[in-house]
Amino acid sequence: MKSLSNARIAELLGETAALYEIENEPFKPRAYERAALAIEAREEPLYETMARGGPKALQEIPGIGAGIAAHLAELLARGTFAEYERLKKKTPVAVGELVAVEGIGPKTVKTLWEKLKIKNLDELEAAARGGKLRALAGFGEKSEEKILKGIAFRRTVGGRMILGAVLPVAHALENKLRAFQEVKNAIVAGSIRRMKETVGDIDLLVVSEKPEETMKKIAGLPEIEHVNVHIVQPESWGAALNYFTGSKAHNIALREIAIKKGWELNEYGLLKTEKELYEKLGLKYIEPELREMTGEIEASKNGKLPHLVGYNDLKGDLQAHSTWTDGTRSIEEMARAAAELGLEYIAMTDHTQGLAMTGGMNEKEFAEQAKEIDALNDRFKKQETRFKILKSAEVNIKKDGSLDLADEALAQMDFAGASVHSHFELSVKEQTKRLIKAIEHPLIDIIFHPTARLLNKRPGISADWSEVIAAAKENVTALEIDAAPERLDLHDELIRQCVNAGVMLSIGSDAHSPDGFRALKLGIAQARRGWAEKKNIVNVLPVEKMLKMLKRNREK
Ligand code: DGT
Ligand code: CA
Ligand code: ZN
Repeated sequence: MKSLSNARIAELLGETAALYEIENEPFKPRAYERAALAIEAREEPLYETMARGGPKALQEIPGIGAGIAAHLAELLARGTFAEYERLKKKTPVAVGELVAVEGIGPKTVKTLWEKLKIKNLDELEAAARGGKLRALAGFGEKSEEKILKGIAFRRTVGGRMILGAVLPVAHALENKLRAFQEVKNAIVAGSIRRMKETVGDIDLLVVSEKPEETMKKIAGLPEIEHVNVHIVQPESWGAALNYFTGSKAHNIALREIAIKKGWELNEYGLLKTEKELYEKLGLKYIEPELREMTGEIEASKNGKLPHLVGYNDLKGDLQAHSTWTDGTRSIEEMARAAAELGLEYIAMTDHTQGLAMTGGMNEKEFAEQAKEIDALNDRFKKQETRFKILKSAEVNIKKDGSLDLADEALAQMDFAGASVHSHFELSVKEQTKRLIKAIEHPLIDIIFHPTARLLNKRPGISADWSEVIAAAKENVTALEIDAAPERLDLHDELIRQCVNAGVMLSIGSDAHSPDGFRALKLGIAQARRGWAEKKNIVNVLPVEKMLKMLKRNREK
């Protein structure tokens, strides 16, 4: 049997989580979701972990206990597991594709199945179109409209995968190929190399001394779904890498320049490096993240390319959660994990009371948390560690733009962020007003995940972004690039507008566990795609300098 890819296993565990929720199981849904996330983000394929150390090795993965490990061992051996089959028999629906629609949760799936025998997306769409949902308790014409909108959105994003899920798989493949004896080079190209937020497939470029043998081996790999392998000649490496990195529009523009110079440019050209290629065209090297035909060729010609913020430039992380709200690790564990990654500081930005489902905190709880942070910082100091935990919060922005935490509590923090978690449907005018009200608040230093989108799931709020950006500039409020794989918010285009307007940006992992810090790379990538330099990103600075840049500490 063909081994299952980590992505497919994560999908099955996610489905299991939803099925448990349908059964009203109290803890299992979260446990299975957590396991799904851990597996999705893992570079080593699970079947290899299993081959290496059996179920014991599976249990070493954070978030996977003995119970789930046993299910996984069975899943790897049989392609399914008894518990999943049992749950599926009770609710035989495509729960994964249904809960992927904004506004549909496991409980709704259960109702839809029990009352209307709806099994999948097509049947849900037909029922919504036919006005059949409004007969259910809690449903109306409005919810039918909303569901149809959600389904339409799902369809437009189609089969595109989110970068954060694909990147570990792509890198694992790259490493696997490099380990083949006859393979002399292998690299991921295409939209993944450009770090685009969603990607259609994995483009792999390979130099091999025995192309046929390599192709045969590759065909046997389980991760190979959606992978395009291009075997190229070493003397054409630069030309091929450039061609298969794209974007297509960027390629076409390069080819036109070549034609004007009387050459032909294609993937077989005798160019060993990309740098050589750009030089021949009279251009400065253009980083992959910029190759989207948004002015990079002009800028390269005129020596006006940005000095992009680098993947190792962040000194700290300005958004992270702990067990005080919906994170899975203590503040100390989060801090130690961040320090191990080479960061000098993190901000603890647990949720506020309005966000009940996360266990959001009130003023008193933030005061208690502050004591814990002070004690930890004291200990770090005594151990002569430079690491610092900053006191902060992710304050919920209410419908009218006001906040759900008192100013007195905000004033006790090192800084505060605010963000939108509800009322996504407001008009552009109301949404803009609401965001600007939060931006104008003297104790709100950063707006977290400003558009509140979820990739492939929720399009994000509609606001007049030029107005929002102008207000951020005027009020010295930073806007965040939330690096969580499912968010990447701000997105590249808005980042570019911020850069052009001189608005300060922050990058936050939004980590809910130590694994979450890995997302920072995705946030930096989006910053680069938005042409951001170090000077645009506040948390490239060491902690004292960074704090001085924030609104509450700026001299008026
Ligand atoms: P994706 O996969 O939809 O996320 O986007 P890409 O950019 O990876 O596009 P893909 O996979 O269709 O092709 C990989 C690269 O190959 C693309 O970025 C540029 C190059 N390429 C593909 N088709 C063409 C073409 O018709 N003309 C030119 N000039 N380049 C192409
Ligand atoms: Ca591609
Ligand atoms: Zn949030």
